[in-house]
Amino acid sequence: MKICTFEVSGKEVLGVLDGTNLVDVSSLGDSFLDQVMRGLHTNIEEVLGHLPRYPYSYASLSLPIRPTEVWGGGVTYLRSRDARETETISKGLYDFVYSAIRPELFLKDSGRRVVGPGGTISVRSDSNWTVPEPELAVVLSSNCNVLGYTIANDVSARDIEGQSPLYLPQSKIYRNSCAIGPVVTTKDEIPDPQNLMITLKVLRQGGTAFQGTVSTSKMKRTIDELISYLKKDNVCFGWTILMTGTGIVPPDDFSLQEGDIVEIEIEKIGVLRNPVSKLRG
Ligand code: DO4
Ligand code: MG
Repeated sequence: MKICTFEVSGKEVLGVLDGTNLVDVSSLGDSFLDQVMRGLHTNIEEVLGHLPRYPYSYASLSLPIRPTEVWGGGVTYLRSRDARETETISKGLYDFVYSAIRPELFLKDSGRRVVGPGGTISVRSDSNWTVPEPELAVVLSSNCNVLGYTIANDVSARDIEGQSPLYLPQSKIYRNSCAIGPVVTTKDEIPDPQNLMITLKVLRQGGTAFQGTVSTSKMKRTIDELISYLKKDNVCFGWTILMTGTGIVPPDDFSLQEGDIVEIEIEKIGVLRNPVSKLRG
């Protein structure tokens, strides 16, 4: 099942994507989402049949769920390791983390800077080298159990992280530096999350400025491994999102620009599309 939030008559409602229709499930109350995500809801098809529905093209989608925290897994693909080893002045750190037993995990956001589908993502005013990071993201319960999967864009300033790894929070955390959506696909629909194709496209002035693909099968670590470190001695709040790292990094002469459109497609989830703007400080 694909869970989303969409706007109808000026109001945001919780929805389920049913074929090409969006079903407004807001009248079912808060427990509905919880039950569906845990696979506990029975006779769902019958229930959906009685609720208001709208053509997918009719309504605009927004952030599917409001995350309590967004965490990032880092250097989980060879491409990320190699690109970061090249850009950094601190040689060897990324090589180490790629092969170490302990993975890199960082806090990307407290859930309030995140935008949904169609929301504007940003390039910092003090960065001239910023890239999208298309990532499979896991939605977790308060026990750190997997509820479903979505798409994340971990927008990152390569020039700032490249100056020093200690600048990672500034390269990663700023206004509109993360996009999530368009839907959360429940885990029953994705039996093998480590075998999904990810496609990134950056559209510019009517053309494609960059395009790349990767399969999540190329991930060095398992999702379970990342989750086990996230929950170790930690508190996991319900609706935590864990991004699993990028396997696509554009060439070194590429940076996002004002007016670009970033599209990330992941099999069984959908397409997350966001326009880019340059911040002004
Ligand atoms: O090491 C810095 C961050 C890595 C990251 O965001 C990624 O590999 O996706
Ligand atoms: Mg990343």
